[in-house]
Amino acid sequence: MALIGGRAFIGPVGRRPHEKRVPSPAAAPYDASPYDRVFLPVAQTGVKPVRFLHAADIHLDSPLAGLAARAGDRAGTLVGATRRAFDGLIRCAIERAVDFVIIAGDLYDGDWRDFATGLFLIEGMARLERAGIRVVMVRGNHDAENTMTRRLTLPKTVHVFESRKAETVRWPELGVAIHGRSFGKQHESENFATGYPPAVPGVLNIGVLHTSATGRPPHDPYAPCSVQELVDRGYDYWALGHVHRREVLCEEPWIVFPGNLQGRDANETGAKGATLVTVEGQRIVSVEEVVLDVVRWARCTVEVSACADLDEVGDAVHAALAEAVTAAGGRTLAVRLTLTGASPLHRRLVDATEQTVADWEAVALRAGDVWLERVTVATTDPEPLGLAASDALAELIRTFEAVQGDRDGALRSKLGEHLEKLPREIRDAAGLGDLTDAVLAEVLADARAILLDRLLGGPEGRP
Ligand SMILES: [Mn+2]
Repeated sequence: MALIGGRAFIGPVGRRPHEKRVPSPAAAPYDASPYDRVFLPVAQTGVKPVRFLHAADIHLDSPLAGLAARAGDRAGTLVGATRRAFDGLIRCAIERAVDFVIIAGDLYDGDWRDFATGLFLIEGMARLERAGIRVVMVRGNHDAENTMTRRLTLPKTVHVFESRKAETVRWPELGVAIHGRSFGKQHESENFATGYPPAVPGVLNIGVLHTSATGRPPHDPYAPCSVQELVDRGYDYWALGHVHRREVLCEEPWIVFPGNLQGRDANETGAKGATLVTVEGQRIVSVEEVVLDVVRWARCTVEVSACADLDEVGDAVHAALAEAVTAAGGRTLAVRLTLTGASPLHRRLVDATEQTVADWEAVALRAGDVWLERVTVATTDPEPLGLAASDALAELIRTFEAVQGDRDGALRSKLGEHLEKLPREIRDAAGLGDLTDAVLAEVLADARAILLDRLLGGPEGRP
């Protein structure tokens, strides 16, 4: 257990081999949402709607930021998450009878380690082919043309846009034209958008682009462009990729980052998935989020100041986790847990034994299929102001309170006396050149904190 800034930092909490774990469901929990039923039958509208799914940043077979090594026997669930989420995308495309699927870059996390990743992809593409569903995709910074050394022949129903310049795919039978350009190399700093072809008249125009748009830290700035530049192309829908958090930049026309399909670490919390678009008569009539992630990342902060003992801390943690499990629709939940608040249990929490950590893991398992990725104890000691008058600590605190105002200037002159003995440069370097009220107040606050910490056996006071 490392101590960071005087706070206990426990974790990662790995599972020990002898421990049983709740098995996770094998199938991806792709949500069959109520949207399934909202489409009007053809006879009623006279127009067969065109439907497509827009996904990006699938990062197939991503090592999930080295989690495998820390996740114990849960590693398989986590590592397989990008595949299961992709499987959900394929099932969703077939069940919702979409006409085509757009993948806006970073389908792969990087060069394949072996052909298994490529074969898995082909298997999914073949299922779409059999269902008569076409696919268009651009390469992003992670799977740029020059980063991929291995190749497999894709079904003819899959079109990968070239990287030298933007090109257009036309499907007159659907009334659709799709424009796109792949990344040739990882670091594409060129503005791709301004070089996209003009909109094709009389059809629905879609632009596919992997871009950081106007900049979305922490995402690297690739193929930057402004929203106005995208709007100026005159398209009806921009299928963007690269930014992992779902974001709708504009609704007229639609400019959408669908977010990634599966969160990869504790910075990618919340629901993840793709965007389902319905078109009627070359007009977009609905844009919906489809949730496809199979492992949900969450950060839970639990305030424990009201807990009288560790059992009550466990109850509070359980309540927070149960809520997160419900919000995640019962998916496997990877949780970064933080305990906060001024608590008389602070020291026991900071010094959490293997027993305590195992207790929390047990609490997590009772709440659902929850993996505690990390537990951070950020509690503090309660202010010991309520101590009995005879208590030495209370005496010390009263002394501090008495000198706080330094009404008679005694503290200032006493401190001044000692400082006089130090060379001017050292006094200045320590910020004690001028004993202003502010400087004195700071010195007192520091002294109080250090003394209390030592006396109460805070982190610095312990061996
Ligand atoms: Mn990217």
